[in-house]
Amino acid sequence: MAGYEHLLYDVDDGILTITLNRPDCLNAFNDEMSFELQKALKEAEKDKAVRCVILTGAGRGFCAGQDLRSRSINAESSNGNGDRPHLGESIRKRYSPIISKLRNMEKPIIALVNGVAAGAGASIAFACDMRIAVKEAKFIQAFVKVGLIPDSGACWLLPRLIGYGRALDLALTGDAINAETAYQWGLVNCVKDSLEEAQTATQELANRYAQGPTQAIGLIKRAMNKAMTLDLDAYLDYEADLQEIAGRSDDYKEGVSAFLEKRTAQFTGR
Ligand code: T3D
Repeated sequence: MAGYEHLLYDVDDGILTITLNRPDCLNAFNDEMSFELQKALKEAEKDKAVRCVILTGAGRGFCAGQDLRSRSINAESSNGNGDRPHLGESIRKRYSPIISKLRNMEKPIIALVNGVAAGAGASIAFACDMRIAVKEAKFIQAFVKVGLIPDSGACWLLPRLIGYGRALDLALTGDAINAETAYQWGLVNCVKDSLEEAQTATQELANRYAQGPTQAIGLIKRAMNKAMTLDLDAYLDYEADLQEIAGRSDDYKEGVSAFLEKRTAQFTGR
């Protein structure tokens, strides 16, 4: 796929792998990479050939969050707030659309966390549906160390993944947790000893998703997201609507036929 300077975009057999590709700075985000990731996720959403997305980083890091080299404030000209960056605008235009798309795209997204994930880089891993990590990976809510609050949805996502107490502790200290602790806390789905093993496990899971009933998988994501903000009765009503949609898919018809004919279902994603 042409048109990406800071990402690798590779579709193979229903699986799109997006690789953040600024390894010299642990794949920290400059403006261009954040807009390219937005574009790549939009393309993935539209492309029917893509039935699963893997997000990973080049080199030894997953992503170190915002590239801080573009955030240095000139002390001599900083009387008043004239030269201070508008971080609210940066978040709204650059990071929020990425988090929103990762959560709302109706296709499964696996973060292959190949190394450190810090700041917004950690938040992006949290917003993916699954996380497979190498044992050297670390998760760092680095924001407080530079005088910021966790962004890119971290204060929404992290308590839901590991509970309020642990999430607050990580946010207030900026301390790293390693992959093993992340696994024990339910933040990552599995940890592998080497990058090769993590890549194999990711590929196996991605293959399984890519051959699955893509519509139902998307609706499961939608249901889980919605369930977090509804009471039970409202959710049950919503669930019935989604099951109505799933029940009209070709994959439901195929799934039932395959069961009755005692064979493996061949899902097409339709
Ligand atoms: O600004 C806005 O728009 C608001 C949004 C904010 C979102 C955010 O993400 S704020 C948080 C930003 N990120 C951080 O604060 C993390 C900064 N990085 C680190 O704390 C450490 O680098 C790590 C813990 C991630 C990794 O440590 P280590 O020892 O493994 O590696 P290192 O030596 O520190 O980093 C390797 C290189 O990457 C190094 O460059 P060099 O010296 O070899 O030329 C380092 O400067 C560079 N690098 C790492 N993180 C960043 C970075 N360069 C720019 N920005 C970074 N975030």
